[in-house]
Amino acid sequence: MTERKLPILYSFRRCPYAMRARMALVLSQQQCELREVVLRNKPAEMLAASPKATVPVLIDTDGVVHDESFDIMLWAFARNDPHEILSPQLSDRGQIQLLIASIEGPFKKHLDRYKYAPRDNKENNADGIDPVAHRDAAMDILSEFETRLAQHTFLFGEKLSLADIATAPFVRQFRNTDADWFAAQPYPRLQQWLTHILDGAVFQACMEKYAPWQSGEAGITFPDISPANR
Ligand SMILES: N[C@@H](CCC(=O)N[C@@H](CS)C(=O)NCC(=O)O)C(=O)O
Repeated sequence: MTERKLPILYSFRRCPYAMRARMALVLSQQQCELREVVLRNKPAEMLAASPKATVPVLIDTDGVVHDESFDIMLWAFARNDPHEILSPQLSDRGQIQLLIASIEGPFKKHLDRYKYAPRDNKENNADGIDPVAHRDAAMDILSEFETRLAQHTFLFGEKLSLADIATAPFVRQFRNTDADWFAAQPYPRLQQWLTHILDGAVFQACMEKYAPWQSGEAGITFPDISPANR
């Protein structure tokens, strides 16, 4: 039997952009050959396909390269969207885009300055602003999540949508920077929403550990959609 050729996904387990791309592949049941990347030693094959050198990168079977995680999500759901992730109950596309943009833009900026500030010298980081100010600014952005989640289980209704998948990996990174502090904040719905997504089978399937891919070897067939895992 000849092996079916699959799209290739260059991925890094802990990257939030790669996480949301993998979640989309699981939810749309689009199998690919996953090649786990070490960021400080990216494969030449990945760099040849996408010189901008960020993960995730998806190379379709026809050679078309998608090197933005958001595009990879849309690529996956355009092919198959059994959970109607692209059709949320409250389908105000403008609001969904605005909410995702607030996380990719200002929230991510504050998150990085909070997360990567020198721990032993909090008063003296690059922009002279205490990381706590960035932490609080990021949390302020999440107050919109708390308001939305007081009305329904997910951000745009009672079922998971693109907005939840596109943002949860960044909120996870924010929580993990100081989980005790996050748990102590008066944002119970946000905490519940995050736990619900992260403990779910889809996210768990995205966080399997794989050895880094070596040139010349076969990657991992991902996601596993064998009957036992459906
Ligand atoms: N806009 C890109 C951003 C991807 C991105 O920045 N990925 C990080 C890892 S989380 C990366 O590959 N950085 C390059 C590096 O660290 O060398 C996307 O949405 O795919």
